[in-house]
Amino acid sequence: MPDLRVETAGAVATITLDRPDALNALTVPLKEELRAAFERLAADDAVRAIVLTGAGRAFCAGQDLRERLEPDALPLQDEIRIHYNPLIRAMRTNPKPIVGAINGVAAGAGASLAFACDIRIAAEGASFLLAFGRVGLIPDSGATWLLPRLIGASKAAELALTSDPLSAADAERFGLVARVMPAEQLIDEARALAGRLADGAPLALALTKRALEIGWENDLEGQLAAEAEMQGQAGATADHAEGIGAFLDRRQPRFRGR
Ligand code: T3D
Repeated sequence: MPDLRVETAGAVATITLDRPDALNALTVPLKEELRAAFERLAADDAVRAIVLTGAGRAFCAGQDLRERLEPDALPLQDEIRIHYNPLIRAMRTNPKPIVGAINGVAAGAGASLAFACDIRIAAEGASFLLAFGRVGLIPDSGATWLLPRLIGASKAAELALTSDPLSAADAERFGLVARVMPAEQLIDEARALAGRLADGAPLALALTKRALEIGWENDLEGQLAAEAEMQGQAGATADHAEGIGAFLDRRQPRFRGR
């Protein structure tokens, strides 16, 4: 796995995009490895939360533009259908919470990867850049769906149409990132946050992700019905019984994912 590192400590897996000389720009092999990593971690019961970050000074500069010029490069619509869309699906349907540790610039599809995380925290020097327009393209990899829902239609339109960067501080102001911190604290903070999530009840967290996702599309009646159905599933777990027992015993719960 040359351009991707996956390290696991306890129940937290950290995926690091590792092409720092190209600002972690996405090649076909890197996209395939990244999707496979998310799918593998989704199926691994020992992993309960995931951190996504980049090596070096960038989070990810999006599509590798040099690869785009190679003679065997796929037509854009095929590249997106075959490589980008399955990667975004592997993140959005992943039952494990994904914390984006945005260590530097997140540009183009790199910004889309950041948007597809469940929670983002950022280094002070990080930024988000819908660079697509600068190369005559439209925002893709879910950006036109995710960004308006994360920060509102008006700001999303401004960023998409101007390709102006959004600083980490402004991203925090718009609620796109949960917190901003010095770069040297970022990965430890991200892993600590992921560790807290990993201590949660896995099925409840997976169902919470799902409920939030479908809530963007449902009307209230549809969402009330979905919540009732999902709560039935969560309530049937041993983890729910453990949560009540821990509350009554005044101790921390030990959720086992059952
Ligand atoms: O398949 C498809 O094409 C469809 C999908 C499209 C999705 C997309 O992501 S389209 C958008 C693609 N991304 C971009 O347009 C961003 C391009 N990069 C930049 O605009 C800038 O590099 C940044 C603003 C991200 C950072 O600027 P700066 O000044 O800090 O760094 P730099 O000097 O531009 O880049 C440093 C190195 O990384 C440099 O290599 P070198 O000269 O030192 O050998 C540069 O070429 C390389 N690099 C940066 N971005 C990419 C890249 N190499 C290949 N592809 C990149 N996207």
